[in-house]
Parts: sequence; structure tokens; C-alpha cells
Amino acid sequence: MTDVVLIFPYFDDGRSKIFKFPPLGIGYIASYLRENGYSVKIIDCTFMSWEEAVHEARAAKPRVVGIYSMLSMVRTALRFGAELRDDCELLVAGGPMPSAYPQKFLGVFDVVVQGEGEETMLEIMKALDGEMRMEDVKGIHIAGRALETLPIARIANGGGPIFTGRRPLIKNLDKLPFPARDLYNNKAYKEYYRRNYGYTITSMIASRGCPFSCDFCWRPDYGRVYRVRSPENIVDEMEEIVYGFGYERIWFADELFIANKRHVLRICEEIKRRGLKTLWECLARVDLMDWEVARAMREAGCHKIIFGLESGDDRVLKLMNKRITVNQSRKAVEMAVKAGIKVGAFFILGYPGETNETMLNTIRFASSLPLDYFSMTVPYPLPGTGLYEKVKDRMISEEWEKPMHGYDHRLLFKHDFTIEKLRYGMWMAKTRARLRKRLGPLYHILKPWELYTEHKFRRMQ
Ligand code: B12
Repeated sequence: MTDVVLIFPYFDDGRSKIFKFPPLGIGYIASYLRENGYSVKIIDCTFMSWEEAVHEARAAKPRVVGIYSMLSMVRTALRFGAELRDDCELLVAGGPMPSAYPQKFLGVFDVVVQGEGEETMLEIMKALDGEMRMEDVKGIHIAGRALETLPIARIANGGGPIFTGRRPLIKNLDKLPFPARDLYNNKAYKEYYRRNYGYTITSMIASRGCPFSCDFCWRPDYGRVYRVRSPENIVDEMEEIVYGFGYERIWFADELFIANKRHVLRICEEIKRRGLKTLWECLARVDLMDWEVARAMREAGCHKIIFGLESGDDRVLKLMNKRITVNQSRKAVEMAVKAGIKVGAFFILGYPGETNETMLNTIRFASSLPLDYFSMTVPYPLPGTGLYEKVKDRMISEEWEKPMHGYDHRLLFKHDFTIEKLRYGMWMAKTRARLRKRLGPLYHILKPWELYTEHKFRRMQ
């Protein structure tokens, strides 16, 4: 018998060599529950088949099954819910999608959690054990079998799902135990990375939230508040990952690793003070990068920074509400490279409002920077974002479960440009970058080819 089985319903199709990471949110909930005396099992489906995952879940004989869901996993989460409903006392949904769209899950799940899950899950368990009342657990929608735990008077009151009100954010992130990494399939992740990259890497998160509001980013209200962990607490976890679990590198999954210069400098200082020699990578904004930060990060082991550069055109950056300029982007990339850090970047091609010339600016910009690599995608309108609002009347598909790799990009809304044109633009940027790297100063002989491809791009629909 297991008190709680937590499921990460992502099945990797094995086609791409993208970064794969164990689910941190579920790991946090697991360690918090364990610290409070409950037994927990994590089923991370990344390297499993559906049958194996269902079998493992049943074999654990769970009292409660908790299932994570983000946009690309809604259908699988609901399928798991329906499959395992009769195998447990209570079925709980949590994560970005249940938090934003609880009604999607209420038909299948007994409890839908909004926001952070650590304290909420613990209180749900206490309520199940009769130590508190379910209706006093903040941040949940009570439905299905959970309604039976309520006094008759509340159920009689319409009989539908009941929301218990928002739960305040966890103020002190340092008090949370580290994610229960011993419950992840570290062996499979390490093998995957060693095979495809030649080293092992896993993720951790040093902060929660992001104070910016880019037009395309999905940001629930509670995600706007930026909270950091103390440098000591962060480096303790880094040491656990490296010395305790034997990973060679760390990827910070923070939406924004550098939001506060002083804080980043203190983290770097702490890493150096302890003599921790691991390599790490993170996401950052170009406007928060300066020479002092870049140098301190390099000295502390940061070997790669990924910037969301998004566009090579200032007008489009404004449309995206990115609050950076092309000039800032170029300077930040060059500064990081000068400090000895590899730089990766994300770009979006074909944002609503773009023209041939703005897209060509992005293609030229991306291929002219000293980047280690970059990804260029079409805009994906996540429900609940400004971008979605702009195109919601033109949506042709809301199919999020199908993965998008390389040039497999799909347009989910009716665009002024065809997907073929956008793919051609991505191909131009990638090919230019590759040839520039290979040919060095000789690249200029390809000017006629550049002009030809630009002409072709302009003429495409
Ligand atoms: C790391 C990451 C990835 C990684 C790996 C995912 C992984 N293994 O976790 C990679 C790079 C593969 C990835 C890919 C994608 N991602 Co992503 N990713 C993230 C990121 C940056 C961090 C996730 C994380 O670790 N968070 C930290 C933990 C502590 O937070 P948490 O997961 O939310 O968990 C807390 C609560 O949600 C809750 N909770 C979580 N699970 C459960 C379960 C239960 C039962 C309960 C009760 C509570 C609960 O409690 C947790 C602790 O407080 C988030 C942004 C974010 N801040 O969450 C985006 C994010 C989850 N990704 C997002 C998206 C859209 C994608 C992609 C679809 C992008 C794309 N177009 O390709 C792909 C799809 C991947 C796929 N194959 O299905 C969106 C989801 C939006 C949405 N509405 O669902 C987010 C929110 C980013 C954003 N702001 O737009 N992603």
C-alpha cells in the first residue's frame, strides 16, 4: 500500500534528442509528503509504455493518485484519471493546466489543485485521514468523491464543485525539502544523456515565478511574483545533485535565473567558496546581463546561457512585449561569449504583425551572432496568453499533444504566411549560421546566394 502515487504523464516518442528532465514539481510534492510521514511513489512515464505505467501505478496500491498536467499532457492526464479512478480513494490533478483550467479536470478528478502543491497535497492527506476538514484546505476544487467528505449542508448547496479559495504562495522557499530525486529514474536519464550528449545532466530550480509579461508566455497570476531561494540553499542542492546523485552538469529550469544582479553574484560567490566544480546552464534576459555578472557566472562554472532573443526587429520585440532591444541582445551575447560562456538563443519567426522585412531582420540577426546554437520556431499561441488573444478567432487546431521537432513545426492558427514560407525562413537562418561558422571570413562570397534566398523568401506566400 502506498499513500500517494504521483504521475508525470509524458511519454517520450524517442524521435528527438531534446533535453528531457524529471518532473521537479512532483519531486517537491513527494519530498514534502515524505517529510511528513506519507509513503510516495513517482511514476515518470518519460521512458515507459502506457501499459507499464498503469501496471506500476496499480501495483503500488495507492490511496491517492495525483496527476500532473501541462498543455501538452491534458488528454493523457485525463486518460490516466479515468483508468485509475477505481484503484484509489481519491484522484487529484495539479500543475499548470489544472491551475489555469480546473473545469477541464473536474469531470474525472475528485480534487483539482490550483497553484503550488506541496502544502496543499499534505493538507488533502490530512483531510482524508480526518485530521482537518477538506473544505478548509485552501487552493482546491472539491468534486466527485471528495464531495462526500463535506458536511451534507455544503453538498446540498447545489451539489457542484466547491472552490475553497486561493492559497497564499509559499513565502520561504528555503523551508521546502529538495525534490525527492531518489524516486526519479536517474539511471534512464543518465543513460539517455550519456548516449546522446556524452555527459549527464539534470535540472533544478533556484527561484519561482517571473516578473515580466512577454506576450507569448503563459503566466498565471501567481506566477508573476518572483521568489528566490538563498544562495546557501541553492548550492546545497547543487552539491546533492553532484556528490549525492552523481550528475556531471546542472540545468537551471528557472524561467528567469537572473532577475536580480546581487542575488546571482551571491550564488556565484557561494559556489566558488565551496569549490564546487560542476558545469551549469541557465536561461537569462539580455537586459540583466553585464560584464560583472557574465564573468562571475563563468568563474562559478556556468558554461552556457540561453537568451530569449525572440526577434531581430525592435518593432516586433515591442509587439511581443519583450522589453528588450536588438542592440541589447547583440551586446549581451557578445559579452557572454567574451567571458567564455557558450550562448544559445530562442527566436520566433512569423509573429502576428510581422512583415517580410521584419522576418528577414530576424533571419539575418540570428545567423550573424556568435551563438553556439539557436532554436527558431513559429509562434505557438498558449491559451491564456496575449498572443492567443490576438489569434483566437483564427485558431485551426488546438492539438498540443503532438510534439514539434526541428522543421516539423505546425501553424495552429490561420496566418498571413504559409508554414512552408516560415520553414524556409528557419532553414535560411540555420544554413547561414552553419556556413558562416564553417567558412569564417570567406563567408562573404555567398552574398549572391543570400540575396537570391531573400528574394525567394519575399516572393513566397
Ligand atoms: C522545465 C520545463 C520544461 C522541460 C521539461 C518538463 C519537465 N520535465 O518538467 C521541457 C524543456 C522539456 C519543456 C517542454 C515544454 N514545455 Co515546459 N516548462 C518547463 C518549466 C520552465 C519548468 C517546470 C518546472 O520544473 N517547474 C518547477 C515546479 C516546482 O513547478 P511546477 O511544475 O509548476 O509544479 C508545482 C505546481 O504546478 C504543482 N503541481 C505540479 N504537479 C502537480 C501534481 C499534483 C498532483 C498536484 C496536486 C500539484 C502539482 O505543485 C508543484 C510544486 O509547487 C515550466 C515553467 C514553470 N515555471 O513551471 C515550463 C512550462 C511548464 N512549459 C510549458 C510548455 C508550453 C512547454 C511545451 C509545450 C513548449 C513547446 N511549445 O514545445 C513543451 C512540451 C513538452 C512535452 N514534451 O510535452 C508551459 C505550460 C503552459 C501550460 N498552460 O500548460 C510552461 C508553464 C512555460 C510557460 N510559462 O509557458 N518544459
